[in-house]
Amino acid sequence: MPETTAPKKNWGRWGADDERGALNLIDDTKRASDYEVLRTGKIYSLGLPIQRSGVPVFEYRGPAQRLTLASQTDGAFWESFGEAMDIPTDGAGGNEDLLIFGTHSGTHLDALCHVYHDDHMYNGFETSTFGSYGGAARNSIHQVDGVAGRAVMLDVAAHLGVPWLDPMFRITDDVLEEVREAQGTSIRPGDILLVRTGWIDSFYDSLANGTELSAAQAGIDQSAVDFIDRYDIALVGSDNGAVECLPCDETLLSVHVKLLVHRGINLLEFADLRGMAADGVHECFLVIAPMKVVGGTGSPVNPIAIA
Ligand code: UVW
Repeated sequence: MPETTAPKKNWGRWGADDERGALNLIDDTKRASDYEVLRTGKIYSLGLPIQRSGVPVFEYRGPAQRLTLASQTDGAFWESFGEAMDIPTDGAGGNEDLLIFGTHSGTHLDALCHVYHDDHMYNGFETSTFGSYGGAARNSIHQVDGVAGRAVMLDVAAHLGVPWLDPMFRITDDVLEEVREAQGTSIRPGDILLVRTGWIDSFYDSLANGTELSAAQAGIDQSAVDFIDRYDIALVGSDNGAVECLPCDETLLSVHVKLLVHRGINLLEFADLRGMAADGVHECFLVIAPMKVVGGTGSPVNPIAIA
């Protein structure tokens, strides 16, 4: 149901012109102390592979295409490079490729311009500031620059003793609090929150066994936003496709609206949390480096978690 009272918003919290939202919570002082989370030094790559098949995609986005631009089959081309420099090629050449894929395919970070509500985006910028040629004049993905800081993972699937949650399971504020307490995980203002549903495990299981995967996905519901507010979280990630549960809770993209639009909280989706879960790692130093696509609505990422 749409909100009847004025929704909580971070508009203006970091200035009228701000386009980085809750990432402002991770300042240099916090980042310097966040290194204390390091224990083993082990690295976990949270990015899924980029390939034509065997990876999750929403149908309208289509699979990634890696096309070859130049290779060893283009001998004459490489010869011409040598000729232009008046030197022999001496057997040298190269392989190069080109990537064509949706910026919201695979593991990716949503920019604050990704979703709009009532004609506005985060910080009150009008939806009309997004144009088809230039993309986002406001809240573009390049404004993220880079993210590095302490992240905590709440492993809901492991807590409930299942490899993955039932697709219709809704992760509420109470569930997150229960998992946090059971794990003994402390959360500080400006931390990154990762929520594990086990969806990627179910995806690879259905691929291996040829079983049908439900279109529904477990994820956080609107009440979980209270948890995010209580701990003043800087960014939210999950191993499912949209962070929020699908079908969405009550209204279209309701959690996206509350987090991206109202609070300026970027979302990390399809984060591969299997490695951290297997090692029982619930805290890490997380680095996310989106491509600086000016005007972009999101970027594929390979987040690196260091435990
Ligand atoms: C939508 O949910 C529409 O997109 P994304 O999964 O990139 O947030």
